[in-house]
Amino acid sequence: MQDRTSHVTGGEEGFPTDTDGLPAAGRAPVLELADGDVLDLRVSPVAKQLHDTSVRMLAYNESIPGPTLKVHQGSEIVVKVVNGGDFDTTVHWHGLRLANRYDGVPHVTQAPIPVGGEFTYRIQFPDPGLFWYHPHIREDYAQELGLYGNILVLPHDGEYWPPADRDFFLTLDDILLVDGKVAPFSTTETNYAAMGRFGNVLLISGEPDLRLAARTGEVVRLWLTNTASTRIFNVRLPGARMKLVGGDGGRVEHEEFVPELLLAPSERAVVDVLLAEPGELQMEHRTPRRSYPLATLTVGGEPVAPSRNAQFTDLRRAPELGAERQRLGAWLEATPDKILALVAEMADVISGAEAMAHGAAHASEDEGSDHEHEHEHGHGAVDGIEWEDDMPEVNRLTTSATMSWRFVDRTFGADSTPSDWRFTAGDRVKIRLVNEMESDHPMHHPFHLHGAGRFLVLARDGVTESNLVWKDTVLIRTGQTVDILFEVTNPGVWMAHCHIPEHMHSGMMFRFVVDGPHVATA
Ligand SMILES: [Cu+2]
Repeated sequence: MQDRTSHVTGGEEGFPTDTDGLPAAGRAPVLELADGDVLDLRVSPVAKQLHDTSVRMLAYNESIPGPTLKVHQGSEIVVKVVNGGDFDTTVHWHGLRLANRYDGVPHVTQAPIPVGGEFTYRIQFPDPGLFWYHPHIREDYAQELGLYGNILVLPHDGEYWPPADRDFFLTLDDILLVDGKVAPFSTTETNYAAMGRFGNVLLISGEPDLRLAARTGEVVRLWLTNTASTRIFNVRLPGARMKLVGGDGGRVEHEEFVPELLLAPSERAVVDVLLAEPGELQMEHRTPRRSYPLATLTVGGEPVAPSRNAQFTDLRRAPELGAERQRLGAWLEATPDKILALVAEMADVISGAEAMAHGAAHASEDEGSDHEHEHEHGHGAVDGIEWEDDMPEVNRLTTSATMSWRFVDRTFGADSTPSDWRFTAGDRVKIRLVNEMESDHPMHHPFHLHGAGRFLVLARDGVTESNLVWKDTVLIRTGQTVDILFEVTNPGVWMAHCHIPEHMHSGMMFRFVVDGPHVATA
């Protein structure tokens, strides 16, 4: 869509890769900001050490991730963004319900910020929880190279979260390196359009080898954000119990112990861990085939007193979401107001090459993993998730020109890109999202709605959601149907899109309009 025509520098040679004279990327500071505070946020290139190679990346205020902004619910801050990067940018404040003009969508809510230019955002924080910020132009390049940071909105209510001794902000990301360099990007079109760009080095809070330390007996809170382009993370922490306390937009309906946590691109989770014993814990990403180390957590020192055991095992409930549960039945029964299909169309030359690549991959598979290829259309997918790129050569060659990812409005049997979605602030709208198997390349999609409101997941494949939480992004697995209840609150022109940037830039995005609230007349 509009992002494709954005101006870039670099021309024929591609984006700059030289690290000479660049400052080394730092670690993200936590910045506490009060109502009315002004933050200067500057985009600029940095040199980032990744194992034995140094690569040129992009950073907010020279750190990857960018600074974590700690703000208060109900406050407003001013952010002056200066673009010292390689090409046009904007900042999107992911998950925040804010004034439409500061949503950071190029050509829709603002003009792109050119290199050397600046733009001032005024952002509000109506909801407590964990949010994040990133560009909304060529995210396949700019977000991949390090432009992302967290926002923690502290609640009015001091009892909103259970007590915790320590916070860790952990972004889950990956980057694709080839021969010690970041795999090339085109300045004019998005590559890896089929599956999105899977990295081969995992970066947790920007680090390939993250080490954390905490004291024996503490409850630590993990604030997790998936900032990867396409990789879904399944987080485990063997040897410790994980208690899920929150998601995208605040706390969960009921706290629960979970063995693992699935996070699609741009989703968040808030998890408490009781560090009962001294020792070393390994956080890992576990796929059906293998596990990857994410971070090492060293636990030591004299145990804290008093014991946190009683508070940790207490599973609390959120009354505001309990009230939503009471009203859920009627929405589960209701006919969807909108039905949206997610489909792919490939140019013939690509689909033929893809079929050959898969034939070769199947022939060379060992017997042990054959069952994972039984899915007719699912490639290496298990349970509707593409855990890895099993066709990297074909994927690299697919671009926004040869691959067309589409949303198709199937409301009332329609069959076209949604062009006339119009809601009124104060509406609640049931939307059915259908990831259709009858397309050229069905795949998982994290579906994101911008800050026009927030939504609850009602049901997945007809199964009622068991633990509600306000969300802005939901994973739609291959072949899956997900019903959401969208609470519309903020007027403006807003975007809906797949959060895999390669899909979004290949067509999986549309805009909708929200009118101001109805005014009662006498
Ligand atoms: Cu997608």
